[in-house]
Amino acid sequence: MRVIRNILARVGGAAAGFAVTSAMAAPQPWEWTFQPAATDMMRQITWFQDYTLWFIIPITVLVMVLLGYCIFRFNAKRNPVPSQTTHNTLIEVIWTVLPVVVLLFIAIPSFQLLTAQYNPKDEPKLTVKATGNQWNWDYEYETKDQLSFNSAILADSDRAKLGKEDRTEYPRLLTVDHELVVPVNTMVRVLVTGADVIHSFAMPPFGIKVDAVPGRINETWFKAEKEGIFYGQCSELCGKDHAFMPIAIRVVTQEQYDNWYKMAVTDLPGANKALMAEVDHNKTKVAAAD
Ligand SMILES: [Cu+2]
Repeated sequence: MRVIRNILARVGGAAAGFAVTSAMAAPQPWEWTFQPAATDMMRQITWFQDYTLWFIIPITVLVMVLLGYCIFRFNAKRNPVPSQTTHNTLIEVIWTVLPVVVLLFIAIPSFQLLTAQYNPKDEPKLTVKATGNQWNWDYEYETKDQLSFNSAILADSDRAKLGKEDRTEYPRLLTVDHELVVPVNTMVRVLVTGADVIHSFAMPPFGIKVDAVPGRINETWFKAEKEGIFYGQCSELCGKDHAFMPIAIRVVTQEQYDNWYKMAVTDLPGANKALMAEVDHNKTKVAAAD
């Protein structure tokens, strides 16, 4: 009883925690579905997952019921004389044709989704290169002003210095010192590579995950629809600190992005601080309006 109560309390706590932190997306305690989608692509992935469940669950239940029925009804004790039946044409036709139909229903949207993931709807407006290192990320903006920086997990001792003490917004093991900043509703191309071993650039709320392979550049893209801070992680077992190379992307308005970028070229910590101050200021304004 106490175990159940503990679980309920934790689930309730997770739900409350999420309500507070709607401006960010990160894994939640006791989460057992996908994170809320922040791109159209992730929405399509979530839809496809729900869609396939409509096939998988009935098939699993049917097979379990048939197995149970056979074990119960046709065991040796109840059936001292085994049946001599060798085949039944109708049943054989059904169990050949039905799986083919089911596979077609799954394959067609699956291929459509795969094609959509490789074909951005419009031309990317911004290109960012992400290079995986053991165990942090380098980001490089492919624009005429040179901007590149390293993004590593934030040590607890540096939280105060960077103004990231609020652990609901800057969770443990996911917060970085310098986030990748991109404008909202903008097609962003990400070129992904590795500097030493294979890493993987994964951002669940955007529905992207792509390997970072040394000597090779992989491409992916996203168009974030919501402002806020989004968390992902390296998703390839890359070494002893694999679990400590989070990815944080801050999505802001075009204007905030332009201001940030202009300043970041010469003063990245200053630009981040100014951006955080502005985002927090807007948040309190929204809260006051509520
Ligand atoms: Cu890695």
